[in-house]
Amino acid sequence: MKITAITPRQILDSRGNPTLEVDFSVQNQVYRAAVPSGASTGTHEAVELRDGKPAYHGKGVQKTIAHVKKLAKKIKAKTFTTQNQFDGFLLQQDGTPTKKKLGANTLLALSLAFARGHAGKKRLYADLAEALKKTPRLPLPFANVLNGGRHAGTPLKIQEFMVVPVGAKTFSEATQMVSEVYHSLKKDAVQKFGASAGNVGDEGGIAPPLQNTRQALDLIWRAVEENGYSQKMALALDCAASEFYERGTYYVDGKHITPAELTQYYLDLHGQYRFISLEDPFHEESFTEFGVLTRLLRGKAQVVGDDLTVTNPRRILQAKKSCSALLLKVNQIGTLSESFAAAKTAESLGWNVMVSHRSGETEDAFISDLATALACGQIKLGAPARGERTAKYNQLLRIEEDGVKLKLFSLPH
Ligand code: 2PG
Ligand code: MG
Repeated sequence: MKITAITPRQILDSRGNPTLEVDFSVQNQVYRAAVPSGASTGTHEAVELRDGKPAYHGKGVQKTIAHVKKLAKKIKAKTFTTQNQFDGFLLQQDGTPTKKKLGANTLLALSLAFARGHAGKKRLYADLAEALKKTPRLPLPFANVLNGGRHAGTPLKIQEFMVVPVGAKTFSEATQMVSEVYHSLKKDAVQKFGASAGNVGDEGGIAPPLQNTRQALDLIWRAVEENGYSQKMALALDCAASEFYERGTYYVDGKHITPAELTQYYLDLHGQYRFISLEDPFHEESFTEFGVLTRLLRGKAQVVGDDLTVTNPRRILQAKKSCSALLLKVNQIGTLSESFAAAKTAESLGWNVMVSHRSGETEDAFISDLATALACGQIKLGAPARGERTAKYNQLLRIEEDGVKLKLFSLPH
């Protein structure tokens, strides 16, 4: 593949912060990719390079643009045939384990734009699946309908409350179920707490003034029941517990509790609500506590590593007994090939894989094609509202028109 022009630009993400977008010209066609950005980021994530200058309160990405321009000269002088070869070149140019020289955001924009260029006129998911030797499958949406933690600014400590339409037969049916529950939930919250309770957090979920986790789960389950979905829908949580960890204890529902008490808290919650997935239940270095809970919940719910594992094969292997599922975020590691390696490592451990958006997103729906190509069966994409979130749902609806089937949910063994 011959890339004839590379154009980087600074655009805005869904929080209004700058981010990098890159255009590749290949045979007179333009292929574009943009980089997302997290708020509750893991300490071990690859480095997101920002300018640190007064412009945009330090969040500008002009440095990444300068790096892309320099790399562009070298890239245009070469011919690349595979994603691995291209990403290998990028990694060699950076040369650091954390991508701190060029920035994971610089590398990712290039890596994703390359994948689009490589697919050319072919559907992106089909081209990726071919390289992975997989049969594409649509993922089940994990829809964050109620936001807490860093994404909302309410007393709720758990960051994400998700509904999962496990009984849906198609992605369109899954989308309809999620949307109906979302609107019932919004209506119920507004009736109970007033108009401002329908305001939304960073990922499009409502952010009502709730005091504790059970209130949130009760409100959501009521909306599920109102739509007659109690047999076809399950719940999922992303605790993002590093955010409420304070020197050995966790501050949740107005109390400081020990790791052992937090474990019991999750088990009690599981007894009462039918959650099938629990992400980051402990602080990002708590491999042992993660492992205890994974064992206790085996066969009932998957325990997902996000800040713990940061899409990094090395951390995933370290967490081999700590989790039963991987949250896969391309910008945590920086290139598509390394994300594939992370998924492969997780699969080799018998884990499930969930592809995920970031709380700061763009209109780019790359992850929809990625989750389909990986045939991992799970995608975390926020509420069915706000353009940067619906872009992902809508791309999956288009992919369904090609006859790609939805993969059904199953727990890891
Ligand atoms: C998470 C994500 C995405 P952020 O914690 O899983 O939902 O949030 O992008 O802020 O890290
Ligand atoms: Mg998370």
